Amino acid sequence: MNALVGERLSIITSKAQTTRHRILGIVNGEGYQVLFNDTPGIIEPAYELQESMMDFVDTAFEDADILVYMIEIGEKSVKNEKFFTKLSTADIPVLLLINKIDSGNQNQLYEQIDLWQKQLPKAEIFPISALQKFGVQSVFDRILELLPESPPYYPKDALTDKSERFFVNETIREKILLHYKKEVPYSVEVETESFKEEEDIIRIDSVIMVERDSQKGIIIGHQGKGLKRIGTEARKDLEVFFDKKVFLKLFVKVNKDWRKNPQQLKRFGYKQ
Ligand SMILES: Nc1nc2c(ncn2[C@@H]2O[C@H](COP(=O)(O)OP(=O)(O)OP(=O)(O)O)[C@@H](O)[C@H]2O)c(=O)[nH]1
Ligand SMILES: [Mg+2]
Repeated sequence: MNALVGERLSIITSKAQTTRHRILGIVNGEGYQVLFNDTPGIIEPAYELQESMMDFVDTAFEDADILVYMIEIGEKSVKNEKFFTKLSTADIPVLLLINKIDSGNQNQLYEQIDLWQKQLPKAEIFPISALQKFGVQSVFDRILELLPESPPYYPKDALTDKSERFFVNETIREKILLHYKKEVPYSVEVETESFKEEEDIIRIDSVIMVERDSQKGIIIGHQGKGLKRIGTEARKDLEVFFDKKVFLKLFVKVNKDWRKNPQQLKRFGYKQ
């Protein structure tokens, strides 16, 4: 979605389940407005947070005029039968994007196209590289051709439906995904308590929430170095994102087992 929209709206890391929300990216042009919805990757959910993540996928299915299903080179198996059935029986156009073709070879790609064309006979297949922006324009052009006529849903200058605080939270979470291992990044949620924009600077206070005491120490790190690194890297990215100087203050708190707590999931915007 970032490549299609031309903005870094969704955070990107090599870890699975980086995206937890449904994130809208809007592209406005002469005579059109495209609403791209990035969703969490499709998995078999194992706990409440993951169930909410798959609910976001469900809602995107319901609203979409076109389904864009992205896999990567070498990916052969279906990750969730229920969603795959919905995809294969959808009565709207389906585009299957095979991403990361920069990291595979041609034979591998041809084999994969054959395989997926059999699994999704109605889908149009686009080999792409989101990283190198290869094939992305063709996907965009095809989407424009396929979209039904409709008045715009959002103002012409809108880029997303998410708040500034949301992007702060996500940027901080990205740094945690990048630097911490195993369960730690998955046990983290970020909440921005204060976002104050002044003339020359944005002052932000955010809380990193973990599920257990032991994880708090891990996040903070020896002599606070871990937390400092998260803060510095997130601040730099946010200064680019908001095009303004940022002062970012981080706190770490324990919010026991929040991932399994419906009330907490609601509070963090994972549930209605
Ligand atoms: N080589 C290569 N790597 C890519 C390309 N596109 C994305 N990546 C890498 O793939 C990894 C995953 O990217 P994400 O954007 O987090 O993937 P996602 O599909 O949104 O995954 P989740 O949000 O975790 O469900 C990152 O390390 C990206 O840098 C590509 O075209 N080529
Ligand atoms: Mg993602």
